[in-house]
Amino acid sequence: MILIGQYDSPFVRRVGITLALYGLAFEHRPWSVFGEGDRVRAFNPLMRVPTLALDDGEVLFDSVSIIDCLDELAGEERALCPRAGPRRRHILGVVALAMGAAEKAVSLFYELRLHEEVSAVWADRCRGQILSTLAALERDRASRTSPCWFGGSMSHADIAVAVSLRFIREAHPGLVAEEDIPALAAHAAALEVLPVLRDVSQPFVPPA
Ligand SMILES: N[C@@H](CCC(=O)N[C@@H](CS)C(=O)NCC(=O)O)C(=O)O
Repeated sequence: MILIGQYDSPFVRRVGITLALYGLAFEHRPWSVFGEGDRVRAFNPLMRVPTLALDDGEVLFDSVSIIDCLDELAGEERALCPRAGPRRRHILGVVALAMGAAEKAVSLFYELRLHEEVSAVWADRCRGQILSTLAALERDRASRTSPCWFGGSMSHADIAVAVSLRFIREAHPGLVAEEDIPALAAHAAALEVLPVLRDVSQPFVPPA
């Protein structure tokens, strides 16, 4: 398998961490969607990452479809989310919030960086969406005492929260007041020291 994209993208990083946790062999091509857009486009007409080329040549894009495929490859026993049932719904709910906040953070970054005239309405909307989503996640995490978000074993929820929070902090320094998210910060800190999260990481590099 070939994973295209840099680990400063929370979406690429989530896929890279999942591949590593499942012990699936892959080649990493850390191409920039801006600087090396043509290379990305040769695999994905959307010119977006993560893009995953399977060994048989099939190409998957969008992290949700990619993770779905990886769960299948890992098998029911090892997958970080069950195929059905309430635990699956709860995990996917947290993933949707965390990765949704990351999407808004990417959108906000592009607005601030790529538009000559920034839309204050859009930028404020993105900031508000990120902050209200993190507040909802904070309330949820603060209400739990388990080491992982859902009990004692890691799920996609844990990884999604860690990668999203790191991206938001690095792409928008000062946006989130650390004192407002103590439970989330502690959760992410406990994950970021794991070897797999340390290995599959890259400081945020703004597009040139
Ligand atoms: N919904 C997508 C979001 C992926 C995404 O936003 N990727 C960014 C990099 S962080 C990208 O490819 N940006 C270039 C573009 O959208 O043109 C997913 O889950 O994979």
